[in-house]
Amino acid sequence: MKLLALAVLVVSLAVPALAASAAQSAPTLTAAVGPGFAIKLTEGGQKVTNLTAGTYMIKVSDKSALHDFHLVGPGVNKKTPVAAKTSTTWKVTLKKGTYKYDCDPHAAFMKGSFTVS
Ligand SMILES: [Cu+2]
Repeated sequence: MKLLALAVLVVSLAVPALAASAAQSAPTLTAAVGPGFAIKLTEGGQKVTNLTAGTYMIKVSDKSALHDFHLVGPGVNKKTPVAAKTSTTWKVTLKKGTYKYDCDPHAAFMKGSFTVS
């Protein structure tokens, strides 16, 4: 019986550890805006056009006090401040649909989008 109890204890300790490592291995996207009039979202250096639904880490580099990075789509509405340079990481759950990102003061031409399937 002691052995069984030990086995149960080991399993119950191992499950949260597995969940934690799954979160750490979420794909990482890179979002960048500025210092010029440029905005982009990439994964491994490639522009993001289509993603599989799931959890992602987005490393956001807002390199200008004139621009922001604003991501909007199903279940997500996140942005950096316009009047500050910011470096942050967002954890987001992307669902099936279309996501758009832009710089709000210059949304007419600083923008992009991608789909999630
Ligand atoms: Cu801008």
